[in-house]
Amino acid sequence: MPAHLSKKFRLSLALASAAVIATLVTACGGSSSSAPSEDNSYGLIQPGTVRVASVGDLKPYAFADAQGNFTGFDVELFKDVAKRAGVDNVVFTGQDFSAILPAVANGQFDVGVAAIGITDKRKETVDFSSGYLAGYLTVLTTKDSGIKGVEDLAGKRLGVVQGTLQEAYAVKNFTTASLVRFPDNNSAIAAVNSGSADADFLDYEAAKDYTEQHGLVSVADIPSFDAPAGFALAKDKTALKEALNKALAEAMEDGTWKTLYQKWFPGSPMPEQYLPKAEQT
Ligand code: SNW
Repeated sequence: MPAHLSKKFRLSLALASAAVIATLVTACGGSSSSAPSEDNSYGLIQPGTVRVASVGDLKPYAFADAQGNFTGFDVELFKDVAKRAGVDNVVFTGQDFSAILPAVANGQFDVGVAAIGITDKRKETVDFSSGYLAGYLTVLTTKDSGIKGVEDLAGKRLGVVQGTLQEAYAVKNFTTASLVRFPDNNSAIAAVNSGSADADFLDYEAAKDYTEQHGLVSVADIPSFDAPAGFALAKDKTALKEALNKALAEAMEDGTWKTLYQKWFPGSPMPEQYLPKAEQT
């Protein structure tokens, strides 16, 4: 900028170019924040609001805090992604896990968010976004249960939450254990603490949290990388799915995913596939 131009003139030039840029960005569709809620091209139950079925007791993935507000890794990631897709208003409702996919499939909710692993079986009834988290299924027990690994589960009462991958895995692989099905994680953990179940089979990070809270011990981690968690949607919500996928990719590429991972899963090994491309080896 030539030195002789007045301060005032320079300021107005700067403002004018900012305005031009803003107009260009809007015209090029760089911001999709108003259109979808106005024309409801996402097919939301209530235009401008995304209604999410979740669970209230899967800390640190998805849980209700002391004030009853939903939070956790999956919840914060979903809110970020929904906002990028142009929907600021996200309403979470807690369900039993087994109720989430049926409710999403029949249109009672727009999306299901609760560390829901993507499997072919589940794809028979619902559609999924791209995967955003892949980890382990963990067996948790008390210090004095005598269970040191999966080989000790024979004849033991193993708790699982109904409808989870843990239930399906246990039915197939822990055939000598006697399965006890629970509607939610809190009741499964309460059963372990009271002795009415010998162990509980749940998601790795939730198990980690309960180990610290109740002095329980983790005795086995089973990889579930072939079923990464995704956001579940009804099969006819293609526009919403595409917008969420685009937003998810952006949240991974700009480091938002990584920041949330470090916030909610401190100390856990960092998977590479969701990091910005420059940080992948
Ligand atoms: O398959 C894993 C995935 O790799 C990641 O570790 C997050 O959890 C999973 O999606 C498995 N989650 C269970 C499921 O999908 C339980 C979810 C729950 O209890 N809400 O059935």
